[in-house]
Amino acid sequence: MIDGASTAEQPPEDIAALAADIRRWAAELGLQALGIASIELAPHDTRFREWLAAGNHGEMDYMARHGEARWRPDVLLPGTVRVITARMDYWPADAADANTVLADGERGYVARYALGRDYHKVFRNRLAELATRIRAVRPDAALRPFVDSAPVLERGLSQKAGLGWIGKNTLLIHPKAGSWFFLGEIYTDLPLPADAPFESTHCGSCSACLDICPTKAFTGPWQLDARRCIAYLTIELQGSIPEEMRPGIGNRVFGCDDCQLACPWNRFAQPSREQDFVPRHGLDDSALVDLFSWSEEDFATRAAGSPLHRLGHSRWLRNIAVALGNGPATEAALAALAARLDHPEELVREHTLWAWERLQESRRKNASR
Ligand code: B12
Ligand code: SF4
Ligand code: SF4
Repeated sequence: MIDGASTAEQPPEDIAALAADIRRWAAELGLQALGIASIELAPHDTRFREWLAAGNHGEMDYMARHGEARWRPDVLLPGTVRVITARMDYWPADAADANTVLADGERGYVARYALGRDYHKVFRNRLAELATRIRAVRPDAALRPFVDSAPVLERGLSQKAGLGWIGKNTLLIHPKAGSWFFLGEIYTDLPLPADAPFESTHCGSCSACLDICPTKAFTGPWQLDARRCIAYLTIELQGSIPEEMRPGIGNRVFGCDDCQLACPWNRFAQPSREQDFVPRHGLDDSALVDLFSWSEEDFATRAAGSPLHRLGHSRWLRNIAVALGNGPATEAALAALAARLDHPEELVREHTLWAWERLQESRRKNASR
């Protein structure tokens, strides 16, 4: 809990100088942007409640659990008066071309944010280091870093702090940096000068993201039904992927980037130089049959410290089975699936059988032509 309002009586010039120092330290720590938001979040609070009331969160019960703490920083951490929000870019400089991998039904596409180390840890450590530097000059300050680790309305806060606008694809976008970045924040009782919100939106009449979504997850601009989003289906959903959603998933085995790849503002994104986000284990460009052959031990070793880790081996196989079922009916794909038809877990067996039958069917059709 943030306690103590010790810093409230700072002379204004001191607190403005501290804000400037914080921006400089953030840059030194490899963060690409930093803004300061007041804790008044309207209209994001209302929009969030509407999204929830429509059931758009599906099985993500944690989205509904914390009530107003999500849109009221001072309820989550009493004493909070400002939220320092930061941006960390992740587009990996030397990864295989995303569109080329997506176009190849024999390869598996992993969302670009998940190719390297888990950002939660990497980014949170930077924010913790930033908090340490602030504490060195303000020992009484309350400072609590979060990276998607608490009920926080990260995009709303970042828009308020001037880091960008919320695009029709619901991502936070900056005109000079696109949207390939993570967001993180530090809740504080320091009365830092708040930045101006990013008021303009630069989507205009564009609808590229809405049109390209492979599973038609947008019910309108700024309206995402998570239950239809491939990121939800391949990462959040615990059980069976609804059959009607499987064909649209294509070869995406973990997350989806289509609504960002289509966004013209991402032409301005800068590749990340962060070593931690360099692709590991060839995840940027692997054959589906190779990924499907990972044993439980292989998965444990290769997914350790990566965002894939929380998926677990069974859901990894579930996702790859769907992608194989959406790909070409090669001998290698059929053999890989056949080898998993008697997998001990029903979740894996069911998706494998679905894929195997699909490929057999496509073979029959091709033979009778
Ligand atoms: C739940 C969640 C998901 C869900 C739901 C996504 C969603 N759009 O709501 C699923 C699993 C589908 C998902 C997918 C992805 N996610 Co996610 N996700 C979250 C999480 C945990 C909460 C988001 C949330 O509150 N959603 C509820 C909706 C209502 O809130 P919102 O997204 O902020 O939406 C705002 C706008 O829609 C806006 N709005 C509504 N109507 C209108 C109308 C107008 C005119 C305007 C201007 C705005 C507007 O108001 C809302 C409230 O501010 C955040 C982390 C966090 N704690 O905030 C990460 C986060 C949003 N995800 C992130 C990422 C990277 C992704 C993926 C790209 C991952 C991937 N490659 O697979 C995809 C992108 C899909 C997409 N188009 O959003 C990043 C986004 C960074 C950025 N640049 O914006 C975040 C911030 C995590 C992080 N710390 O970096 N995610
Ligand atoms: S991440 Fe993919 S599935 Fe989800 S909304 Fe964007 S394009 Fe659609
Ligand atoms: S693709 Fe077009 S409509 Fe979608 S977020 Fe980008 S600019 Fe906005």
